[in-house]
Amino acid sequence: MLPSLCLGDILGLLIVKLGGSVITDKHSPFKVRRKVVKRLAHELKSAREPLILIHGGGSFGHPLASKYGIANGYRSKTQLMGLSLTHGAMEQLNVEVVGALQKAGLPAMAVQPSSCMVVDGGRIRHMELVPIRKLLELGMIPVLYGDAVPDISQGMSILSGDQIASYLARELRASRVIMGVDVDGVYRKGRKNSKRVEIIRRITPDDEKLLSSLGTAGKGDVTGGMRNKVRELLEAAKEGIEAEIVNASKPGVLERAIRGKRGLGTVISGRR
Ligand code: IP8
Repeated sequence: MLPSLCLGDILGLLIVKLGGSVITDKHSPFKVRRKVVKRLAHELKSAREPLILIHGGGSFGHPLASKYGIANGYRSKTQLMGLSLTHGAMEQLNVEVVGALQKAGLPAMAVQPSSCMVVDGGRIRHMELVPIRKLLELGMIPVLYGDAVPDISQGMSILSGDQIASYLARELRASRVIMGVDVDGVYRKGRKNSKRVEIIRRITPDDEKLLSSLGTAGKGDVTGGMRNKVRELLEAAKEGIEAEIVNASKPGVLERAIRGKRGLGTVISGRR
């Protein structure tokens, strides 16, 4: 008889995504913010529930993905080296993150998105979830990341950590998603640098129109910035999964969010 395939819900599952702009120095290629990663690893220790961690690409993944045009699909042979290098850079960053969690005493384990997900036109069509479920059941922390992946229709593409977070939240019926970024939440259009910044406190599927007013990718970011995060999280919100975008660059904010505090940034939820 086959052992259990662990197909039940994972009670209280928390998904945390750490933005690449928090854990790397976006202005210096391949520079990890080691002190920040160490601090965040300690903040993650406050999680009492099953936890999946996902991280973004920052100055590891985005410049290479952009240089080789990976997100637009396969067009020339030179992109093969680009796919290899972009994925390799993300693996390097992942080693840093997993290592920091281990040093903080957390049983983290890397899960490589490019080898367990079927991606079609830049969207996840299928993922083999049994190993992740088993890791969670054991009390491990799977650590995934935005990745450069084979794509069944366009040859290759870039999968954002945001899409992975939303997909896993829906498939595994997470209780909550927390996205740690380097700003205080989602800003109203054009206000980010003005003196009176205004943060949108809650976004629901009724506010979908608002998406077009949100910032897309900054320079060198290939996956769509804040607009993409909100779009992905709204998909989860429509299925009743609440998320919050908080400032993980500020010490203690992620920890408070993990401990259950709401309203620290922008909540994305199914209803008001
Ligand atoms: O920073 C993108 O992931 P993200 C990863 O979560 C790559 O959008 C390889 C650019």
